[in-house]
Amino acid sequence: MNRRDFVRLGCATVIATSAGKLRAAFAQSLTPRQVPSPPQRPMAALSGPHAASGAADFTLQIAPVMVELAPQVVISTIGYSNKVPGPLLRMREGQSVTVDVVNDTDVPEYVHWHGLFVPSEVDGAEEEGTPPVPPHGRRRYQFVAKPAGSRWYHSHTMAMMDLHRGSYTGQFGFLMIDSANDPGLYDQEVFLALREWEYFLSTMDQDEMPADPNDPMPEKPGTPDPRPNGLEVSAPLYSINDKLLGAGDPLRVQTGQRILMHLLNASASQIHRVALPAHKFQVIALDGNPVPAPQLVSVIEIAPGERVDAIVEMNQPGVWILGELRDAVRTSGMGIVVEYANQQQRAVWLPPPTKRWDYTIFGKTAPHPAPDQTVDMLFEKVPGGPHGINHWLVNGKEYPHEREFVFRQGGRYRLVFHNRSDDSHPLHMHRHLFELVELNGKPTAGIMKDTVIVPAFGRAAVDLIADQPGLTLFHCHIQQHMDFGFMALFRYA
Ligand SMILES: [Cu+2]
Repeated sequence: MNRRDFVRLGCATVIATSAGKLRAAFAQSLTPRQVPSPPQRPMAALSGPHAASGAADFTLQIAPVMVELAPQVVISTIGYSNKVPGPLLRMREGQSVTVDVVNDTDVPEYVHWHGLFVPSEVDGAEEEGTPPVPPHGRRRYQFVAKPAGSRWYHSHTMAMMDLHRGSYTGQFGFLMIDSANDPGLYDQEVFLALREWEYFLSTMDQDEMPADPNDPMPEKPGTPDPRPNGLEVSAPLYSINDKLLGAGDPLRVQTGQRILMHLLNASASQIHRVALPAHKFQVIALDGNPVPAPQLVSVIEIAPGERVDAIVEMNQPGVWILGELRDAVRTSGMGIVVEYANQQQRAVWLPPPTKRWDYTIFGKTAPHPAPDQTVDMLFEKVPGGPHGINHWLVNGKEYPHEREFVFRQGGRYRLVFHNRSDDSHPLHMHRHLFELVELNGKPTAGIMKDTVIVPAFGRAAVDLIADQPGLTLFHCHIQQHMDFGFMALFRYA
């Protein structure tokens, strides 16, 4: 089978593999909803309190977009500047940046600058007091680009029961802040965003990775919760960037090249694991921050909100599938063909050796200064609450929290995340970086992140210096969990 056959079969495979789940989505996607293009407004209509003065460095237009995931598989969503992912925003560390956001939809929007040190009123979270980009209006975001590394931007609106808002849409893009001392030890740089599409609610998500029974699970209760689980968000279609596996151009490489891959999980709900048969990833940065001990791994695990930067040495000529480990997810689209020059054979997938993802292998051993304060955070699930949706408690209650979480400027805090639920959660702190100090009892140092997966019934501890005054949102990066209680707001005293 050559690549063209593969492309053709790609779609058929998708339909054949999870037919039940897919049929509805395909019926919809084959007859795309008509999206009326908004009337073109004259620039004068954009004046007013949020009018821009002078040209912006970047402009993003929030508007409906049709995404051709594969020939005859077209979905309609909301995107940035008619692209999914949105345009790559590339800037220099320390550069003053202005981004004009034009909202051509009927609802207020927020653009969150994930992983950047920006003031609360710019960060793009309603809870922190950022003003919205009004419907059919615009807003200028201004900030200094820091810290250097792989960042991203995405919608931060609540979606609740509407699976066509917030991170369920195509409103996401890469944002790179280039450091002056990037050694540039690579031949090609590629950006790979993992995505799910056409979300729906289901009582059971067969595609979800089960928790590993060998996990230490220090937070597991003696008796399991007998209550039935609520509706979870699932998806029938998956992609890397805007294409199903086999439908887009392959990643074209040459023997001997070093490829820098910027991986982003821009999904609303699932943790993904990817591999490239016969190759290893040298992980050099997590969430855009260089790790103390880069390591070669066969599998990368990445949760919604996280980024992994890895260099892959191209030393196994052939045509390969870089894809999700789960067959159902990969054959439903989450993969990309990697094609060496002058190789025409069919793309090959081989399951990688199973090896647990462990952040701590990228860390170092070093003592941590004693924190000024330790903040314990307990996360619990209320299965199948109102609307049949699971609700989430942080220290016994759903968001909002009044004055439970207060930082003192300059203080060193240790946050201990106790996950008392049977799901893994990617926990994200806005406007700050934290250092991972412990995961399920394993100590580590030097790994700086803004989002960390706390496994089912697991425990993680992170250290954070409170040096970014302003309201600071903390939440699970799974949209449904965030929307149904899994958030907390930190204030500075
Ligand atoms: Cu969660």
